Amino acid sequence: MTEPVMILMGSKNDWDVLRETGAELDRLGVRWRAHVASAHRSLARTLELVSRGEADGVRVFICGAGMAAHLAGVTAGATVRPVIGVPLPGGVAGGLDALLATVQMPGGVPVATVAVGKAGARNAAVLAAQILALSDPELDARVRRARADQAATVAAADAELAGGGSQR
Ligand code: RP5
Repeated sequence: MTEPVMILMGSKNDWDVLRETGAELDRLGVRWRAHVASAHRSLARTLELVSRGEADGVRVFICGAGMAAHLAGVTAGATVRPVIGVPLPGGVAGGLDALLATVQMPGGVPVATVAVGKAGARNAAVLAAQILALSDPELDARVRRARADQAATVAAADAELAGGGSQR
């Protein structure tokens, strides 16, 4: 069976951020594959990857791009599977340019857009896992455990700070 998540990025230079997506999917036990596929520099191949991926069983697409970030929108136009967009920093407005290019889709063709940069790349993985967990009870359990572990980490940090004795 094909990987349920396909990660697309506009440039190999985007991998520095998008590797967070792969790492989080690995932590949650979700299989994925990644491709460099530009909406501008290689449009025909991008459309081919998306339609072949959908036919092969990809269930969620995660698209990261910077600057005139049209990759997620183009992907959303080529599939009815959920598309998550990760805006990347590096453009003239530090990622705000990519955020607007990714999020401002016309009605009827949604892109679920997450935060700019590494937090967004990680959240794209979590959101994809949450979507897949709707029909996968074992993954649902892993997502819930990860959320509980995260809360425990915050509680442990709080306990460490409170125990430091330096509070006024
Ligand atoms: C976008 O343009 C890519 O997603 C990348 O973030 C940005 C710059 O691409 P490179 O010139 O670094 O390849 O298409």
